[in-house]
Amino acid sequence: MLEITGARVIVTSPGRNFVTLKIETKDGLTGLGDATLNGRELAVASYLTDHVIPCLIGRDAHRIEDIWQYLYRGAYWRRGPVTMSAIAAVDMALWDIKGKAAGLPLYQLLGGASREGCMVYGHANGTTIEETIDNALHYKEQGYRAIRLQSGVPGLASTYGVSRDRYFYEPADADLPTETLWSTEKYLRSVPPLFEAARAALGWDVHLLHDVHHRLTPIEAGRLGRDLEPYRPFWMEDATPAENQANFRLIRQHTTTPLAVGEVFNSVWDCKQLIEEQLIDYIRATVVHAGGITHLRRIASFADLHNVRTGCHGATDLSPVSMAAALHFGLSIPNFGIQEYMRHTGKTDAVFPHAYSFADGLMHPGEAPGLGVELDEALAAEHPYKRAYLPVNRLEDGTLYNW
Ligand code: CS2
Ligand code: MG
Repeated sequence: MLEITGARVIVTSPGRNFVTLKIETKDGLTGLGDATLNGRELAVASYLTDHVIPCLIGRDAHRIEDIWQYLYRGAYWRRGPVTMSAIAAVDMALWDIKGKAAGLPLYQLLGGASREGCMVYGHANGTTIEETIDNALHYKEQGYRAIRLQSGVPGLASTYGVSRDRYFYEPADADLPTETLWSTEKYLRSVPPLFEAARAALGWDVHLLHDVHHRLTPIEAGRLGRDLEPYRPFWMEDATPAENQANFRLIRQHTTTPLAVGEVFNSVWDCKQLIEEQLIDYIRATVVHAGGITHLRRIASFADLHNVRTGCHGATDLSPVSMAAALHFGLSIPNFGIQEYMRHTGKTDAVFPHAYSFADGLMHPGEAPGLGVELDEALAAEHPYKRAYLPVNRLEDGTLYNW
């Protein structure tokens, strides 16, 4: 019995908001879990502090599955991003503790390494195609084997994925939601030339990815997928909103461009049809928003039955605790595909010292026991929470649209 004696939520904002759960045990072992939900951070902080933590005290930290079931079935109100991010934080922290108790890095408890490292992709962006390609060349020089391309759209003042700072992208940029304008027609005209220029400049030995970010209808996505086929994208991400999983049948009928979806999913039920009908090629659900290591392993195992690989979300609004957990997870599972890696700032890395590392286009979680991440609470306290929202998107006629 490894009794849980305490747990608390630490909210810090070293450049952007992070919510972290810290669980303490009688033996002095502690574990960390990421609970960050971009734009709704305090909802998860409260869910943990006011509703979950009282139920954890006195429980056996080793009983990870039982506690997961207790928090999932016991809440009655199942699923949703707030609930599943809270459960994820508890789950990550308990796996961290179990690794430390065993004196092993977490991936060793998950079956050991299935590969030398996790292939990651960087996030090249620019306001023009030339700027984006120039940024992509920089990533290639750094050794990235896979690069995501997001470029400005001629005629639009801004668009998803393009930031002032080439290397640290943070979309939650204001105390109230920034409003942006969108034109599908202008966007659809802009992507094929971007990929044509990218293949000409970068060649064929690097994977190229693109995030549509939920902004097309299925038939428009089919058209873009077909337009990009000559450039062999590694994937087209979030081609269309996925509440109606059957939407992807229409995209599949028109294009062989691989499809990735799932960063906004929070349980296997969000992707069951997508996976069993092989409507996608990569599932992007993450440890922090889809119930932690315990549930993400279930999703990955189910995906493995249907030729679907993982491509977990890894933006800067997932803390280094999530990045560490994702790398232990990705190193161990058989159907790993790729891991997103948007680098955190030095300020964030200082608050979350970690053992994971990047080399030659791959990342490794390191050999530290557990997750291999710590939280410098004194430094964290120097960065108070600052409300920040993700943008809201409208069509040029004012219709509220998908951001
Ligand atoms: C994006 C994210 O990383 C991605 O693929 O979709 O930048 C996403 O917009 C943010 O994580 C939202 O907080
Ligand atoms: Mg995305």
